[in-house]
Amino acid sequence: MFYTIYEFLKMSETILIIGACGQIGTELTQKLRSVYGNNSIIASDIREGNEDMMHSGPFEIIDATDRETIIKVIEKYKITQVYLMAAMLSATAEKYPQKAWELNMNSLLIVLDLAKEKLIKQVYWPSSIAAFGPTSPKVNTPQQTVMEPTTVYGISKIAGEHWCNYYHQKFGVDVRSIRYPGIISWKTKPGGGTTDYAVDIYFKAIEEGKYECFLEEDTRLPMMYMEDAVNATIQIMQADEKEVKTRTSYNLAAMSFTPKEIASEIKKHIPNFEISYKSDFRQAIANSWPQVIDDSQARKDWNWQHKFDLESMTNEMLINIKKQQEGVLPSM
Ligand code: VAH
Repeated sequence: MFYTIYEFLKMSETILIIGACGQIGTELTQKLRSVYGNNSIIASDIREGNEDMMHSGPFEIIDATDRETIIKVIEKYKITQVYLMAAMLSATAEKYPQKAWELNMNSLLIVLDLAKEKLIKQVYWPSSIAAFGPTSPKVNTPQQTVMEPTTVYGISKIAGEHWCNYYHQKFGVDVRSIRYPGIISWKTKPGGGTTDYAVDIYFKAIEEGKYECFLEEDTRLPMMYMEDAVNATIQIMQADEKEVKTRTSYNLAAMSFTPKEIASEIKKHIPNFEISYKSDFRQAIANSWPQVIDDSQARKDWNWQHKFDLESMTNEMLINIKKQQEGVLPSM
């Protein structure tokens, strides 16, 4: 059987996902296993994952700040790429700032150093729109602009972006990064984010027919369906090195909406659905973030294209959550 160069190169990759049991990590693991083969993807986290995660390929218990264990696993499986998905998100990070800084920063510096020492070839590290702040332009937020984040999570993300760029410029480390917007999926519950309302609202619409939103009705935020986010992550890692011109992190977008707009989209399927509003500390976090992101650089450099908008995502979410409720699909 003849393999194309591309297929051969893919076959020679062994990938370690640190933080595989998180909201994005869970679905990224599934997708990478379907692309590279189950045994080429080593999933890891501080605790075991769901049934599918544990039975579809190798799994290791790794604390993302434990350098020795990470090295042991890299040597055991001859890892070539690391996707570092472990992080403490915006809302939780405000409650535990020191822990958030240590987890989000120390894990990144460990992995960047291992790439500098040539133990691994390539690194993926997620940034976030949280790296922007209240002084960044709110609409069509450019790839390069004023970035003065006012959250612990955002500070860790902007610092991480500069560390990635430093290790690339100084040591030639091939680290790639995307500034994720809020990510929405039905397969995995998010943990401790400010955009989590956009996941919870779909489940509560089906389970209870009503939802109390912790953000005000006109709070516009950039969002993306999980399938698009996972595809973009793999796409940037498979892009030719010279196409990846930005080594801090790429803006990425698909849609932007408010709680009022997502509620009216849900009402097209569940006419009696009721939303109410009771904003909490997460309102100040959301107010500091952009509303609409300009991701033209990613579309130009490595041909990023999103697939889902609010209408198609809402269809997907409601159809699949209903299947979970009926036991046709596994619940979270
Ligand atoms: C959070 N879901 O809410 C994450 C994300 C843009 C938001 O980084 O913290």
